[in-house]
Amino acid sequence: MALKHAGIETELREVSLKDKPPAMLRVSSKQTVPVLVTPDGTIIDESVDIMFWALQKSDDNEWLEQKERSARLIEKNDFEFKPWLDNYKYSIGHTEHPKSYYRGKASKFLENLNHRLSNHRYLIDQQIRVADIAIFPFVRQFAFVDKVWFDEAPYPNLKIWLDYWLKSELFNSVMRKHPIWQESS
Ligand SMILES: N[C@@H](CCC(=O)N[C@@H](CS)C(=O)NCC(=O)O)C(=O)O
Repeated sequence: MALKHAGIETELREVSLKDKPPAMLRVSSKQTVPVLVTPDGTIIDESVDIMFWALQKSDDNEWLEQKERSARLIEKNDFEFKPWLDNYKYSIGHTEHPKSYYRGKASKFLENLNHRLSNHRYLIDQQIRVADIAIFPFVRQFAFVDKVWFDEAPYPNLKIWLDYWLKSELFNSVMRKHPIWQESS
């Protein structure tokens, strides 16, 4: 979304994580997606760094304003919310705690987001900032684990915000399925 928003043309190579192509293994020791190879050959293998790189090139709508505040919230998302989300999402097979336990833990962050959104339209202030697009995909994941539960959860502002992103032209223009890239293609 950040690359598209910044108008940066990219060659997109869809990979199967079960069968990573040698071209990916050659450039990325970390072997996770996404990984971006910039025109000067720099490898960026953290999605948030790709976002910052793209927006530093072009940021007409000032998504990088309030950068420190965005970065702090993204950190909370990545290190506090995301682990609980993963447990909630993949709890089938976890016998340690019921699904509702992980959902309860993850919900603390959602309460924080919902509260923020009662003060302003977006997560940081009245404008879209990088935190909004960094965090939206994870809230989306959470919502769709159990959509019936989420639809009844007491997060009215968060639901409006999520719905805005789900319907956005930007999200829908990048969320397309692509065939797996082949070395020979
Ligand atoms: N913090 C990293 C996480 C990257 C990550 O873990 N990506 C997963 C897919 S969502 C992955 O590539 N896993 C490697 C694998 O499954 O082999 C980022 O945001 O770029």
